[in-house]
Amino acid sequence: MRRALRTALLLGLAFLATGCTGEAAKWKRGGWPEPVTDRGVDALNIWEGFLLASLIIGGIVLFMIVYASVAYRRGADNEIPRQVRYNLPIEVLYTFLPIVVVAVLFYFTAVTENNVNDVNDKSALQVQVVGFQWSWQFNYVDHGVTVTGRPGEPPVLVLPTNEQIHFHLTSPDVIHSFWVVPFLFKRDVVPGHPNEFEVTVTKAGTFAGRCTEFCGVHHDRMLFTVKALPQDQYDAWLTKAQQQAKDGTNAEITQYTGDVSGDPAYDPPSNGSNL
Ligand SMILES: [Cu+2]
Repeated sequence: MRRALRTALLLGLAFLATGCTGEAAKWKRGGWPEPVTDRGVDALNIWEGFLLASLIIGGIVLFMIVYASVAYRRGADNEIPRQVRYNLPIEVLYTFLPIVVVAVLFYFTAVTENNVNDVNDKSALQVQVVGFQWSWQFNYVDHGVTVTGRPGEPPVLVLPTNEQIHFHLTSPDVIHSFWVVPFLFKRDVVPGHPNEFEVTVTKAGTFAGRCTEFCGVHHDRMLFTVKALPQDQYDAWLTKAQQQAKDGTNAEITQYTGDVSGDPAYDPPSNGSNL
């Protein structure tokens, strides 16, 4: 028994000692991808905290069940174990403890939600996202550039790193949901109810984007890609995109004409099927 315990302990230590890279780090994150935004770190922290809390509480409950059923099992067929009821201190304890646990979890949830939902940066880059059946449009409203995807031709959302980005989400048809996988965040794109959120991308790279609300027969084609670039490379892309918007050399990029607070001035391309 003691040897088994020691082996388990050594294995656990060896697992922790492998550090926070690769597979081990993924286990430590409870299976989540590595966050690439400031808000993603908040989301990951609360996920890890809740996972740890549930493991500890689950472990304690399981231990008490197994302990009670072994330690207080019936000794002989004709014997009834000692019957105990109305133990006031224990009943107070298991009324009080869950309230404390819920209050602590509620507190961390509220703090994280406030951080993640904060949209007060006036200097943020304004990007309007239009989710439509069945692709995406990205409007760089202050820079006159519109990027439009088509079903089967996923658009690329180019973003600068280390700059706050304010997303405005609108839909002309049904409910979609904007999800960039390693942002660890998704938000619904609702017709008639513009949604918004802010985020700072902290890592350069190419990330998968999805519609994560079943929105019709071609929902699965509502893919997009996020390309996060360092500021100088983003500026170079923007200059080129503005030129392409003017001279029409890129089918995906046009000049932005709409207004971010109004309905998107966009007519979805007809592909012969509509729900
Ligand atoms: Cu959709």
